[in-house]
Amino acid sequence: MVLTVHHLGISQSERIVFLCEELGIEYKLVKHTRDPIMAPKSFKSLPGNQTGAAPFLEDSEAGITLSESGAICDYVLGKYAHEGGSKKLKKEYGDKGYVDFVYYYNFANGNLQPALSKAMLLAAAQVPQDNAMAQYAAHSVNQSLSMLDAHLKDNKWLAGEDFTVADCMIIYSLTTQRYFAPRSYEKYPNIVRYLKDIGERPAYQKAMEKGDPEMKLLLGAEAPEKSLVAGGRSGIGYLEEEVAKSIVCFCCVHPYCMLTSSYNVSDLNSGRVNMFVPSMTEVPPSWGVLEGSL
Ligand SMILES: N[C@@H](CCC(=O)N[C@@H](CS)C(=O)NCC(=O)O)C(=O)O
Repeated sequence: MVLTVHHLGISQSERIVFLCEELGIEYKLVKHTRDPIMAPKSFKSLPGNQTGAAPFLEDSEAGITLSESGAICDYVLGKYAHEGGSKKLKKEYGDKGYVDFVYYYNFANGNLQPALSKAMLLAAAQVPQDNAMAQYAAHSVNQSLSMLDAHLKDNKWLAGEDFTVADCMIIYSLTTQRYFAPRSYEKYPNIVRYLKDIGERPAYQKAMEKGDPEMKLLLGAEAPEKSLVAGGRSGIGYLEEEVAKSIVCFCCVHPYCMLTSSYNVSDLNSGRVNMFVPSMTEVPPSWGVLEGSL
């Protein structure tokens, strides 16, 4: 296996590092720091990285590159099995737990993460909580988390008794994502139990230590003290109204519908946040930085 995993700090690419550690494969980890908010040039300019998003995988032996978490997970597992790896982190049709596996493997990045992202964007844009779209986003998140919590009441892992790649896929959304939209899990005791179990896995500990060693892991019920995204009413709320409006517009018109924020690891401690404000005159937009303190 000659895999290079490109990991963007505090991002969805932690999934791939986690998977590689679970499999116990050799891989080269290349870490990229946000600059200051989006993925840096070193990351965006990697040959083959057309979306510029993390995670990104290179297999020099096979001469391929790959983006998209789910595709990368499938590729890594496929290659691992092809090379005789014996650890099975997938369920096949007919296996016990297959239906839950295939559902939650897809749910993680097809439902939960998009729902959380939508809610985060609307909050960052300070869309009032009684706005129909904000209500829809909040409902989607609550519905997904409630369903997940009910499932985890009777299931140790997403696919039942066996840990699978579905668990690697979902963990970012339940943990690190909360830095972008603080959320308490008081209402979700089974999710909290699940996070505790994930946190006890040596592979998870190793992955996080390698990928984001300075980040405090969000494995408990309590929400992080600080949001790293300028938030709406329940968040930081330091954005000027005009800026918030431009973000709303941007969310509506930009083809990739992408608004993000970023911070360096030191920001986790200082509470300093950089919020990118897109220019409305260009597509792709140019970005400006608004800095604020919590
Ligand atoms: N659906 C994609 C999402 C990838 C994504 O949005 N990655 C974010 C990190 S959480 C990113 O790279 N943002 C920085 C950028 O686009 O510059 C996946 O699962 O791979």
